[in-house]
Amino acid sequence: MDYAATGEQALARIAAATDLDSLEKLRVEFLGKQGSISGLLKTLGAMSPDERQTTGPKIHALRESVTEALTARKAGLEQAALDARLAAENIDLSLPAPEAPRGSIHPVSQVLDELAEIFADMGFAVATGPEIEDDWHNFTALNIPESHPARAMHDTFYFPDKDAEGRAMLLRTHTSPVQIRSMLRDGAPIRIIAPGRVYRSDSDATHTPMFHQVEGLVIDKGIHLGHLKWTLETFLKAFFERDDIVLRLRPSYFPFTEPSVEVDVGFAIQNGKRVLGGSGDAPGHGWMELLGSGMVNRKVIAAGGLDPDEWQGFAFGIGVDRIAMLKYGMDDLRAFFDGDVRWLQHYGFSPLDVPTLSAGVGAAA
Ligand code: 2NM
Repeated sequence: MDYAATGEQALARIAAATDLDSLEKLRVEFLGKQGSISGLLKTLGAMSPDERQTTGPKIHALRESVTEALTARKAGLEQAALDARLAAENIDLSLPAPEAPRGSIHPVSQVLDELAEIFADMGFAVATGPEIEDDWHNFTALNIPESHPARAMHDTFYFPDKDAEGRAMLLRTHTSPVQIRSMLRDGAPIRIIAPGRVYRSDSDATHTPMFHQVEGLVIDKGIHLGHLKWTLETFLKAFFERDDIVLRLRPSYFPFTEPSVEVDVGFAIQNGKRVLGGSGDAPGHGWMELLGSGMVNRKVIAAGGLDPDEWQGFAFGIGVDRIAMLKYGMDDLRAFFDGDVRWLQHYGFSPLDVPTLSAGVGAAA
């Protein structure tokens, strides 16, 4: 047997392998369990000691050189594959930037960022919770009785099945369940806003079945309506970027607050448009209903696991889409959720235009 010739042949075939798959096939052919060189090693056992002494080193040298050649070729092929990938995946940093920004920030996202920024400055954290809720967190804990019209099928999207505890499941109709969960989880004191999507079975020019709400909750000792009014006034002045915002508090009713107040804001008519600011009682001025609020009902504080004799609080709720329209001058709510890029190009915000109190929360688009 000419071991040198066998070796040369094997090394030539290894050198000619052009990919890792065919190289692996050669390794199996030579060195696998049934491989040709493995077969040669097995012949040593049947040899006489003399023959083994001369032939053994030749077979071992053959195995050694084939193993080395396989390893070296494998490293070479892997490096070539990596080089090819790096060449194909390179980024041409000399390409020019796009002529115009390709995307924009939706006005709802922009306003949510503005709200978080303004309320953070007053010490409020942002709280979030599930959009799929049970009727205890969405209604019962908020003192909304079984017979309340808001529970009726036509306002609330219910799921067909109940949860493990037998509670009806629904799409939250307001973000208040987030506040209930905060009270139960974190206790008092609390200073949070809860922004997010809410759902009501309602659809026309001014109502979409999904819309955005931000609710606020403050729980502490000795909280009263004065704190509520100052907070809303400070927020609205910062949001609308006007110092002449004037509020009017009107008695109202919500099951979750007692007393409840509806908040109107004064406006003037300029060029046929309503512009917020100034007293609504002045000639040519008026009042616009903007948000609902009140002192949190004792029953709601108790449902949140807190002692209502020890802790008091105020809460408010406002439509995010609505205040976005007021601030940025859109007149059709439905366009918010059509996903029309022409509308977004007109009303969208630059991704770099991050609202900050120092630079202005409402820098123009
Ligand atoms: C409103 C009006 C008045 C409100 C109450 C609560 C809670 F969970 F703390 F009881 N959250 N939000 C509330 C109060 C919401 O929206 C018009």
